[in-house]
Amino acid sequence: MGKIFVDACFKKETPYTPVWMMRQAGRYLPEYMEVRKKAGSFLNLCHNPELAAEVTLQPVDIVGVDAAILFSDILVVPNEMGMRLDFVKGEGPVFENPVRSKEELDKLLCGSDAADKLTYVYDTIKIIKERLSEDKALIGFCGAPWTVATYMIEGQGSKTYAISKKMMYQNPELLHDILKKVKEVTKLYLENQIKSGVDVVQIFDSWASAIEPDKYDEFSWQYMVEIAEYLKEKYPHIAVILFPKGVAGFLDKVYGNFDVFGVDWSTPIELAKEKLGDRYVLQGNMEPTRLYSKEATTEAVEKIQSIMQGKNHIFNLGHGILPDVPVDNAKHFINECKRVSKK
Ligand code: 1CP
Repeated sequence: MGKIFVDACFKKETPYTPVWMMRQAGRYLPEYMEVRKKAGSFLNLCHNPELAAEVTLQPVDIVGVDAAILFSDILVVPNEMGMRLDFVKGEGPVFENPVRSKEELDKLLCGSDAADKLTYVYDTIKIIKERLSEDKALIGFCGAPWTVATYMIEGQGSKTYAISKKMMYQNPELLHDILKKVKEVTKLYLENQIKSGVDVVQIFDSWASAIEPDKYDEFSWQYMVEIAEYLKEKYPHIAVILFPKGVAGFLDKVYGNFDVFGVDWSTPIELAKEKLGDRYVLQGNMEPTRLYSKEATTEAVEKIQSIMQGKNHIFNLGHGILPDVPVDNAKHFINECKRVSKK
């Protein structure tokens, strides 16, 4: 039996439309919270291949998704480039010394010097592959250079991205230097994930909507496409998913050699279908807070199915699941996706 998730990425016939959820390995699961407590801190959990593999596999067993997503974080990349990282309770990720000058950037490791330090991620993948059922896929991932760079420049999560965007307009050369350096590490990081055993990779551009549509290609999309094209050339059998959040205004300009376009919840899936449905498999895009209501979930799943019927599609949320969603509602979403799309 093949992996239906991978088949769907490559536009092959599948018995139903496969489904997984962004942030599925995480805080809404009591089983995750138990392992998280054992690990001590979030970064300890990322650094412990045995425990990271365990939480990666939990949603496959508990909610019945068709693919597992590696448990890690997009920020382990700048961390291993040499930036000290803490996850502060209630505040999220914090970098002690943000990068705001060429001198600060030059101090960071580049290329394989950084990518080869992420051994705990590669070891996690190897353990998962030994335990994951043959018919399920493993998704590796990274952040888009732009999204990762916003944390490196701001030093933490941001609502306005003011420092990164000031750099975009006042000193675009420096921002490009940062993006290029992150891109070079990221390419090799995903290549190492592939060599360790992932079946699919997804690039998360969670903060894509912070960039105006006219500037999106220059400061983000071209870097994602370059990473995708590097991988597709060397590993054509590995599916590549790009997920830029909130870019309805950019759909006309989408280009590049990749397999799946992740549609976020703020972009109407009928619009994505019209603009991109002939060229790419579409993934998405239920509004994640619908998970608080089973009725609202069923309504959205049926609507998405009716729009995407006859097109290449993968069910997913239009962004990450929130920590207080009842597990039973998450199961309901997965079951409904399978029910409505059974052939
Ligand atoms: O204590 C905890 O458990 C911390 C919460 C948490 C978790 C569960 C963080 C901190 N990261 C993660 C895991 C994670 N992060 C995964 C694997 C789990 C899965 O998807 O099943 C993935 C794919 C990510 C990727 C990630 N990290 C993104 C891109 C995806 C997205 O949802 O947009 C981003 C933006 C981050 C940064 C990050 N890491 C953690 C937090 C709280 C944040 C966001 C902070 C902010 O809003 O700025």
